[in-house]
Amino acid sequence: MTRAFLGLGSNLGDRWSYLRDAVATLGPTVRTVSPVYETEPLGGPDQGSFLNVVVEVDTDLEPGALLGLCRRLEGAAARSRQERWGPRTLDVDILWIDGHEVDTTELQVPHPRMWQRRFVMAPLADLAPDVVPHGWEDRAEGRVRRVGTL
Ligand code: A4P
Ligand code: MG
Repeated sequence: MTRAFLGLGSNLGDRWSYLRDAVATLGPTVRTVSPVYETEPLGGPDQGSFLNVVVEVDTDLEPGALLGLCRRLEGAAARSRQERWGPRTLDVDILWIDGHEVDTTELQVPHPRMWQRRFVMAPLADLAPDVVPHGWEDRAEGRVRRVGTL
């Protein structure tokens, strides 16, 4: 079993339910879920604020199969892909997989943009201080605030 971290975000519809349903579907592979953060949208069009969480899972899936699982979770939330960085019911990104680096057109792990994003780094730092680099607070952008737990 390998430790991996998934980043979940929602800014359309019933955001709490989309996050809760995704975590429920991940089921017993889930080890921990971060607090829920309300976060300022970064990039893309003018859009509503996101709820973001990071989920720690124990997985026996290869990275490509884990990406397939992420896409199925998005599909279950009726996610439609229109505009890059646009509003979405559910986005599920692979942030980190212990011992794995992937750099293909389909998949990059660690997620290349996560280090600059407070909506990822704040919940990741809650769960895995060993993964986040020292001083990440100075490098990350975007306002975030804790609003509860799933
Ligand atoms: N892909 C490559 N690497 C990965 C990875 N590590 N995990 C590919 C997941 N997918 C990965 O993603 C496009 C393609 O990225 C996938 O088909 C996969 O093969 P997408 O989910 O279809 O599109 P996207 O999410 O709009 O694009 P992208 O580039 O993944 O966007 P980001 O970087 O994930 O940013 N602001 C706040 N506050 N909260 C957010 O959650 N999210 C985004 C999306 C922008 N701003 C945000 C938030
Ligand atoms: Mg994505």
